Amino acid sequence: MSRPDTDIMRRWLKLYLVMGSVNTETPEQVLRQAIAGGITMFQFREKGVGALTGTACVQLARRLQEICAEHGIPFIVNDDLELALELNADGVHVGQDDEAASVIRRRLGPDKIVGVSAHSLEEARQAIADGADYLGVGPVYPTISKPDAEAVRGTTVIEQLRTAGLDIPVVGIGGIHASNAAPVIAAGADGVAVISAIAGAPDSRAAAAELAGMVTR
Ligand code: FQP
Ligand code: MG
Repeated sequence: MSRPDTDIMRRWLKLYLVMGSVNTETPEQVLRQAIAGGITMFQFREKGVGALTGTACVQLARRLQEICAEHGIPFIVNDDLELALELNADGVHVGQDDEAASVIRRRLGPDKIVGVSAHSLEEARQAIADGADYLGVGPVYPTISKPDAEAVRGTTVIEQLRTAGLDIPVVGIGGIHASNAAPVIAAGADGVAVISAIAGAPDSRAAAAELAGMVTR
């Protein structure tokens, strides 16, 4: 699966599941259910207390990548460029404290997806200049999944980007679930990214399906 045009990127961002073994005891099962419920893209984010490292991390990543491949779901690796290269992942997502997006773009080449976290118009402009295919903008709402998250911004930054005329694909992230997803799309995001709303739900398939219903227009 190679780097898509902007319209396909927007469709893939509709419902983006971000997850690792820290977020659920059954990542493979949650991923399969989430795909059945309608997620459109997946990010392997193996991070936090008790996160797998080394071979165990690579093995889990491979199992999740295989599930994504079976269903035509793009598989993105959070932070870890070397892991993405080793797995031939579809792309990498980096934040402001990670390897520079320009470096990621250079190392991955033109055919892979580069996602960048942006918390302001300035960071968004820099990310675009660095070769980002999409932006993750947030935290929109308070989140329990990322202890070092920046200040909650609501939908303000998403609105600012659109008002400034930036038309790069954008996904909102941070504390989003089915009952608060609509304002994120209304603000100009192409989709929403979630961890807990799906990985922490009693029924991941139902949670994904309900979210999918809120972001598909
Ligand atoms: N947006 C997205 C995406 N994924 C992410 N992982 C982040 C934002 C946050 O580096 P970062 O990225 O600020 O923190 P961390 O590496 O702890 O996740 F939109 F792609 F879903
Ligand atoms: Mg990061």
